[in-house]
Amino acid sequence: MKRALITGINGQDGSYLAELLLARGYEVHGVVRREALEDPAHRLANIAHIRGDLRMHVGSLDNHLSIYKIVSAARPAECYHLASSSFVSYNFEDEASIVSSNFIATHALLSSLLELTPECRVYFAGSSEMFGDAKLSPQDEATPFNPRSVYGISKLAAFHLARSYRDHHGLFVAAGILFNHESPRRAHQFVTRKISATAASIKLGRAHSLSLGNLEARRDWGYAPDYVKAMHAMLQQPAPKDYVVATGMTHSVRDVLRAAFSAVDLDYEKFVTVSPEFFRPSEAVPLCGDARRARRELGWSPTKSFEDLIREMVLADLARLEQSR
Ligand code: GDR
Repeated sequence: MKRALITGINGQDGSYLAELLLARGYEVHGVVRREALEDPAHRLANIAHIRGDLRMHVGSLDNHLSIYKIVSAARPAECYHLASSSFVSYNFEDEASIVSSNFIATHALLSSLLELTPECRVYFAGSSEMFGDAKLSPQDEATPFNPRSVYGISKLAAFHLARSYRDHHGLFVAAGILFNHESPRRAHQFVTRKISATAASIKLGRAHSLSLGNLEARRDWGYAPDYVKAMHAMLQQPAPKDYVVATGMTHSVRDVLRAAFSAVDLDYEKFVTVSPEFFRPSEAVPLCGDARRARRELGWSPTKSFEDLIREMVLADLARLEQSR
């Protein structure tokens, strides 16, 4: 039985990946923080339905000894490094913790894997935020990086570290450069979930307005369960590489609003206000991924349309809210 270790197992991607690996017969180990075990109803909600099938390790990823001990206990054949500070914050107060969880933790994990399980195949979660203020669109694996958020900068630093472990130490490290990917398990601070949850609340009369930033901001939004399939496929290749994973189509925040509110027969214009609090610098060229390498080499392709994705999120929020009446 193949053994896999997932950091960030309780997040959106970690939970879908754990399901996929269990279905393929893996023994699945996950890393969670102690606080998560103390508040499982909230923090482990995404994996509540499979928790009995998982082996959990409690630890803190930015503590080198802690991750070393977890790798030593789990001895994985594949390791998926998904844990990170994933919100693209421009707050000064958040910067140190973003660098710590995105860069220092990646160093602790890679160095522990190299020392203890050098044959382990590793997936590193890179991000389209590494392109940042890109000069060209669409972006592929050869597009120059130009990150502007501390999130993007720390992801890019960790990405270079992962490459150096591959090129100079011979560790099998594949990096996904994933564009935005969403699902009913998306955390609430991200714009699609903020919109889907509020549209559902408004439908039920439990909310009356929604405050957002730039409605014309565009993103390449895909379906998270598709994206974890690409992660797994990357580690089954003969040699490790970097892969862009994206749909190749962009939509605006306004398009998300239209799709979400029409799923519950409402007109978004009656409820939405724009607030400077949620504005971020906008991109000169859109972040839009060219995933031809993933299509060609991994046989990967997205399965769900943008409209179906947003509709699924809204209906899931509606069902959840109706249950909690
Ligand atoms: P992003 O996702 O920053 O692209 O990072 P997010 O959903 O936060 O923003 C998407 C776009 O929507 C605009 N926007 C708003 N965003 C939020 N969160 N809240 C608002 O009210 C709002 N109004 C407009 C944003 O400016 C942006 O243009 C996600 C994360 O998952 C990262 O971890 C990941 O690396 C990248 O996707 C790929």
